[in-house]
Amino acid sequence: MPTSFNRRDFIKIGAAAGIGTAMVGPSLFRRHPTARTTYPRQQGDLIETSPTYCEICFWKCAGWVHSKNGKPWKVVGHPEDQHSHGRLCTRGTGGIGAYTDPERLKRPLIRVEERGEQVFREVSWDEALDYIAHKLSVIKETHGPESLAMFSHGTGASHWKTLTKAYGSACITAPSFAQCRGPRAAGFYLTYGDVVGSPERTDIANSRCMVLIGSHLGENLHNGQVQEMGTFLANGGEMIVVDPRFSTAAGKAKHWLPIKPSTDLALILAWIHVLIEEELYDRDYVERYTTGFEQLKEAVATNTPEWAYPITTIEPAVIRETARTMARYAPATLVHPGRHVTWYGDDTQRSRAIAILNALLGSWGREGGFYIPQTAQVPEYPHPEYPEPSWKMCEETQKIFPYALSPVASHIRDMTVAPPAPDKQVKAWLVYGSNLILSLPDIEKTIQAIQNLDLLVVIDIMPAEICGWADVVLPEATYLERYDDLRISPGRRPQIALRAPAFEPMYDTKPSGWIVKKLAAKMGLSQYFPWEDDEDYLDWRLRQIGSSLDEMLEIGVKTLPSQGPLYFPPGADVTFNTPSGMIELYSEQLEQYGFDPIPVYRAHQEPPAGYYRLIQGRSPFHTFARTTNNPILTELQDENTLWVHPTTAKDWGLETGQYVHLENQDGKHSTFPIRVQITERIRTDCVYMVHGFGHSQKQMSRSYGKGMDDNELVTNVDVDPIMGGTGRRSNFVTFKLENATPMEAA
Ligand SMILES: Nc1nc2c(c(=O)[nH]1)N[C@H]1C(S)=C(S)[C@@H](COP(=O)(O)OP(=O)(O)OC[C@H]3O[C@@H](n4cnc5c(=O)[nH]c(N)nc54)[C@H](O)[C@@H]3O)O[C@H]1N2
Ligand SMILES: Nc1nc2c(c(=O)[nH]1)N[C@H]1C(S)=C(S)[C@@H](COP(=O)(O)OP(=O)(O)OC[C@H]3O[C@@H](n4cnc5c(=O)[nH]c(N)nc54)[C@H](O)[C@@H]3O)O[C@H]1N2
Ligand code: SF4
Ligand SMILES: [Mo]
Repeated sequence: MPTSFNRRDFIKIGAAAGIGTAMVGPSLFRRHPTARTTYPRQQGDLIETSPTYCEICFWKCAGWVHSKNGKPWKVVGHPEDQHSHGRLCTRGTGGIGAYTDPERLKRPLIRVEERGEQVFREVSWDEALDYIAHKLSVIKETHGPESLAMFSHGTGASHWKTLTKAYGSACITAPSFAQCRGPRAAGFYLTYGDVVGSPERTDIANSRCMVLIGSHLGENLHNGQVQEMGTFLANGGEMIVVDPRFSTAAGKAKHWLPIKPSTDLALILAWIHVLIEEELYDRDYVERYTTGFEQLKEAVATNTPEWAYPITTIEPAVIRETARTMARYAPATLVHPGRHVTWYGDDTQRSRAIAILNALLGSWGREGGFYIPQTAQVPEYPHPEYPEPSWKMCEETQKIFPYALSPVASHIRDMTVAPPAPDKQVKAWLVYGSNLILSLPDIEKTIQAIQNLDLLVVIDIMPAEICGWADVVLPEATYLERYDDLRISPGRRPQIALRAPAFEPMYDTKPSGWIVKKLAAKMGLSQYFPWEDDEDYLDWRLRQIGSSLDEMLEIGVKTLPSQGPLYFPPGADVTFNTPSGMIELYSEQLEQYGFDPIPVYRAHQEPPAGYYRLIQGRSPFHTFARTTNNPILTELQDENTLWVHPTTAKDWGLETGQYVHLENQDGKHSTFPIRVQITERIRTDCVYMVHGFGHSQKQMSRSYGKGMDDNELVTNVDVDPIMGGTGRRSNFVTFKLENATPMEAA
């Protein structure tokens, strides 16, 4: 009997046979760039270089991979690149560990039933892709192509997106929207008719004053942004940091506001109040470009610093002083919009309040505020029209969350459990570079959704938790072993970067370009992939802008002519992409849907007695859970710690270095313990850990059971009614001191 898909078990991915097989078959690449030797032999060593852009996080810094005698040596930043300015961060430098990790996925795997047990069988690429093609054709027949959802994070996903559209589904989603920056997109779109984008259009290098509201730049290590922050500080920029924790950025700030978590909107409204009351706002900018100022003034009339004080615990004098500081440097004052902003469910409104505050300071479109980004225009490779889906999951989502500007991964998960209509089922998931078990809140619901699928295909490089639930696991070659689509990101100048393979793919791994083309052929969809291979595809696109693959292999990064000014010229007429054509301080769009047209502060849940709010952030040495098994980066940090205030520690008799378990308000107990770090740098009402640790896959031996996974303690989700974001920070934990033994001693 074939595997019973509606009772899918988690299967551990075993250590594969043949570990150590470095290469299989002839070269996959015609113009393999390491064939060219850029340097003469140095002391007898053969040094070769090839261009790449980093895939260790989504800042996508361009760099050069150097190999010595055919073996990886180092990756360094590309001097021309506006994401890295010639320097990679620690994680990017350790990127080679992704390639050398002997615990990588090595061969395609299919779930089979053997003697009543579900196991993975290693198969050939042909068998794996035949299986997927067959399953997808049955699913199309039974439920329609619209029942396929694709989850993604990363550039290699571009070919999978094409396949999804060619198959007939419009559902392409990513946790990096509704679990990350979606509320910021909605808040700024509703206010300015435009989004902040990635890399952010923040003009940090030219700012004089920067306000960080829970945005922990310096630990959140998006390279170019942190380098700009260095320039800003070196130039004497004044920083105001709002964070319940004394972050790295707080250590560099003039003002640290240790706010009570969840009350930021009250503080922002009080700042707006002060700017208006003391007439410190940019009157000309407000008159010229905004609408709804009088309504705003009336709405915030009662939001005095004295009103905000008991809510936020920030003293009125500090609120007034910081508001005046912002006004002093305006418009070169940047109230940073943050990036990961899914906190408390009112996140679009908080982002809108930040957008409004920036408008009062006149910083949008101004030097030192938000610049006008430029993006290179590179034509798409021509292909036939995609079939028009008869229904779209994103439209179902927008019936509930009107400003879901991008499909909401968590809602697609929820629709997989409870379809919006009997003829609108979600039956297959393609998951590319997204460990949904760790990145979607409410793990039980994610597993329930997976149980409802007829097919789960995971394309990954590591035996991550999501792989254990798959029907088919496809091992992708790492970014150092493949071409990917061009990097075309917004920035101060239109610029493109090339990623080329520095090495042949190890084991039986393949680049997505190769995998998808082969799968498309088996699905009868070759017409959507009319190029010969990745090299042909890239060369065609590059030739449209007067470049070529050969040129890009030589130069790596190309800067194109500028398209216009970076800032609004003084006094210019500007039309915004909003219904009024102006910056909307008052939003009729929100009012239409019954939402507050001007943000209003409402109190959030408080921790019960003996519980602490669990807040999360980033480790500067790791990217989420992507790198926590990387052999180079685990040398720097191999577990997370729990920040606890000395008063809390005293109440519980805790000591630094001790391991504890945590249990949340719903009785959810941690799987692995975490080490306590007692520090004055956090408030007494919360505890803090970085995300990405506590892996439960034994095959990732460097990360298995090391530290704690914050996600498993997130069972309470505050959903943003405007765009569907999942606020995670209303989960409260208490200490469980018995049997807390670290993994190595267990
Ligand atoms: N609890 C909790 N949840 C969170 C967050 C949090 O802080 N706490 N943060 C949220 C945020 S801000 C975001 S952006 C999302 C991110 O969440 P996701 O979109 O799920 O992204 P990643 O964690 O980057 O995905 C990691 C997977 O990509 C695989 N991978 C790495 N490189 C490659 C590659 O080259 N090819 C392929 N095919 N796979 C690769 C890794 O092995 C891993 O399995 O998570 C959100 N979810
Ligand atoms: N090294 C590294 N850098 C990264 C990443 C990574 O994985 N590793 N991931 C990247 C990605 S995709 C994202 S989205 C960003 C995320 O990074 P950020 O956008 O900076 O956002 P958060 O993770 O939400 O911010 C965490 C900070 O918020 C504080 N905080 C918690 N609760 C509150 C509150 O109620 N109010 C206030 N004011 N502050 C609070 C925490 O103490 C912590 O300092 O980082 C990016 N940069
Ligand atoms: S910021 Fe670091 S990890 Fe991210 S792309 Fe750049 S070098 Fe790579
Ligand atoms: Mo994110």
